[in-house]
Amino acid sequence: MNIPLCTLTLSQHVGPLVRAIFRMPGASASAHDTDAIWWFIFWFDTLWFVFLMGIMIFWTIKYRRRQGHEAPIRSLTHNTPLELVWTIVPSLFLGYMFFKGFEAYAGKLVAPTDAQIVDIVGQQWNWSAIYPNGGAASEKTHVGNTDVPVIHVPVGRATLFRISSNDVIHSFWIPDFRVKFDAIPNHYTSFNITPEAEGEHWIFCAEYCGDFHSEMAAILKVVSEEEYQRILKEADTGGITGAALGKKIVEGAGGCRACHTIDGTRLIGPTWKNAWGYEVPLSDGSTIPADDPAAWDNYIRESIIDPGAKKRVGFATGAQMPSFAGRFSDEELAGIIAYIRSLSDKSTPTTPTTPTTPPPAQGAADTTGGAATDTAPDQPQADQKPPPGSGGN
Ligand code: HEC
Ligand SMILES: [Cu+2]
Repeated sequence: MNIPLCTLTLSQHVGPLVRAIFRMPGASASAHDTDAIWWFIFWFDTLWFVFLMGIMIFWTIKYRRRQGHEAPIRSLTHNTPLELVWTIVPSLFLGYMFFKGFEAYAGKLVAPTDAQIVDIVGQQWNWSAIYPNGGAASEKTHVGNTDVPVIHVPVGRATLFRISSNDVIHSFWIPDFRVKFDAIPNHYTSFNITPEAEGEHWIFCAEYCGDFHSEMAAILKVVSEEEYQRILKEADTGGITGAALGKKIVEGAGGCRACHTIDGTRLIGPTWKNAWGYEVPLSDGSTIPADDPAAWDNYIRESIIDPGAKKRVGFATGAQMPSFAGRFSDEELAGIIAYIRSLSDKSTPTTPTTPTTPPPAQGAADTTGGAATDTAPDQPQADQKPPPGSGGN
């Protein structure tokens, strides 16, 4: 597939100032928020610059030294009302800028709970993506003198990018959505987007990462829901991935079940039944917050690689979990996370064919004993193909 470069990002008609600065208007609601506060600050600064420089030049000329005009012996030292005004009024404007900026930022960081998760991994020097059903994004397109991956997302619903790196620090940047986040080894970062329209957008690496940093690009292609489901089906290799892969590791080679159960009983380690998504008190007084997917995913990943890093109250002493650092690939770690997630009634599977239907209310899921687990507590979803778009990968 070959995308003519001019159709990327310049496809919409935009004014010259917007084009010079942003190339195109933002492609999501939170991008519009960012643009709005950006333009507010831009015009606010411009007006004040012109005004201040104007009166400065005017007074410099008006009060220049002239023959026959004596300079006053003393000048005014202060004027309280004036000083109050020039402190309070600008502070109000600064406060407005802060809150508007923060609001736009929070919109990008805090994903809707039914956001589908796409894993993004940076490595020198390309991006790879894994769709919610575990299939890898394999389409490429030729740009400049290199092939870059094409990552598909559906229009009109939220996609959370769970970002990490295989080597050095990269930064996953989608300029048209006005958002970027560092990709860090052994740690997840994330942001979410809800594209407003179908189209193609550049993805770049925004953290210098070596010789071919500037070629570390990709294309984000926003497509219709039907098209997206087709892409997912193609990407699904039929091999075992996601929660099914996690289940296999946990029960097999990983040996995790010696210490962790999935039915609520406690062995040496905590049970995973209804663990994910619930608050965990830690021995240093802090907590893993409830209902924070990124915090939980990081906690699981960290616990596997460096089990001593966060000690759970009630488990801190005695038998410690061995470190599994270096044992699992990123895909396997994502699988274990998806599996532990699927064991919790806090994971909210959504049906891919009707993305506009809200997920079942949390209360309803609770009374049925967990929507994710009520069919067969021992084989939660793991043997089925997990629905694309499910929070449980
Ligand atoms: C020898 C026993 C043992 C084995 C084997 C073991 N763990 Fe653990 N695990 C523990 C203990 C004990 C804790 C609690 C330790 C703490 O919080 O300091 C724990 C905590 C965890 C946590 C933190 C989240 C939670 O459940 O509270 C995760 C995730 C985890 N283990 C994953 C795994 C995985 C995956 C495997 C297999 C690859 C595994 N463990 C194998 C003993 C074990
Ligand atoms: Cu990079």
